[in-house]
Amino acid sequence: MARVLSGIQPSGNLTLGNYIGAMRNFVKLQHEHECYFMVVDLHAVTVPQEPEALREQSEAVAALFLAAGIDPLKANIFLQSHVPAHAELGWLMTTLVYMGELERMTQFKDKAAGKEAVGAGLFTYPALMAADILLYEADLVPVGDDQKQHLEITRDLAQRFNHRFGDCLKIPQPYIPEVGARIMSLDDATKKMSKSNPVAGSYIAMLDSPDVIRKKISRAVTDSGREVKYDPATKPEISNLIGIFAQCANIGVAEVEERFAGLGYGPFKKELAEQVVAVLEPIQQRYKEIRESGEIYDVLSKGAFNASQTANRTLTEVKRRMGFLLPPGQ
Ligand code: AQP
Repeated sequence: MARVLSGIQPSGNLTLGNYIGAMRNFVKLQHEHECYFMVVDLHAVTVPQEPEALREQSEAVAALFLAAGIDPLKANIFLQSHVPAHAELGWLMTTLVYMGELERMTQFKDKAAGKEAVGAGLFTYPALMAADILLYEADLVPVGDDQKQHLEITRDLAQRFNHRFGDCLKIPQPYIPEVGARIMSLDDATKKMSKSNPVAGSYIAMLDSPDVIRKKISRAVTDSGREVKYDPATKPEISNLIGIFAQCANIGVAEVEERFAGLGYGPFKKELAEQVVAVLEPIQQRYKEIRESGEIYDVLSKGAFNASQTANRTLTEVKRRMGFLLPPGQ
């Protein structure tokens, strides 16, 4: 059984991109592997967060894990900040990573662009992400393709550590789904759909009501012309919508093209909205029940307990190899 680890930041309302690119795969993976799924709140604070909003969103992400179909009896669901080993190994990884490596990270460049003050945590984010993964000796890390660069740095850091201090850390493999790897913004197909985008019309939130979903899709930018044709190079906007349709309806893009041949964008968008609603509405219903029941606290506490057992073992071994004087008994 391979060990799988992944996380989602509670940095806004989760989007359809988070669902298709991440959560939906988590649900599949839990049946075949030992899974650890985190709400990565320590990562979320690398950009400013309102304390109340952070608390609410952290609980919301955890509840969405359950609502989307992750079974706490099969997978460990926990908050990153409930397992202190993340912050500690994150620091140790910061001492191993090079400035030049961090400077090359496109996520940092994108998130720092145009900002006057950028926290150092945003720059060292990949070191903490490496710690997240390495603590659990994860074999597979399911992420969207936007996270590929961070995965590569994690592999480099593990290799660097092993080379310097002896074989100890497992080299993880990315697990990037071919289709649906990246869902783009509804208002600009050159940018990925992001929960922290201040323009609400750029994303579909997993908790958007059916009417809001219909409105957002009807206003989604489309390329000139009217043909429903998948061609990301010349028709990026409609190709993104076709990709979303294919993902929601569980069919190929060719079948979507065929279904709407000669019909134009209007009927396509109407049907697309219904497909998205059909995917999200049942999740929203379960989400409401989960939030009302309060069951999430118990799930998170069990998840953190199990995660800590594994994480602390790795952290102790890393510290031993690096030459830290360990407390008696460790
Ligand atoms: N648009 C997307 N398409 C496909 N996958 C996506 N993911 C995010 N956006 C898309 C995947 O969701 C997982 C969790 O992401 P995250 O919350 O840790 O951070 P992120 O990738 O930076 O996601 P956002 O929504 O863009 O958050 P903000 O706006 O806070 O930065 C990852 O596996 C990611 O690949």
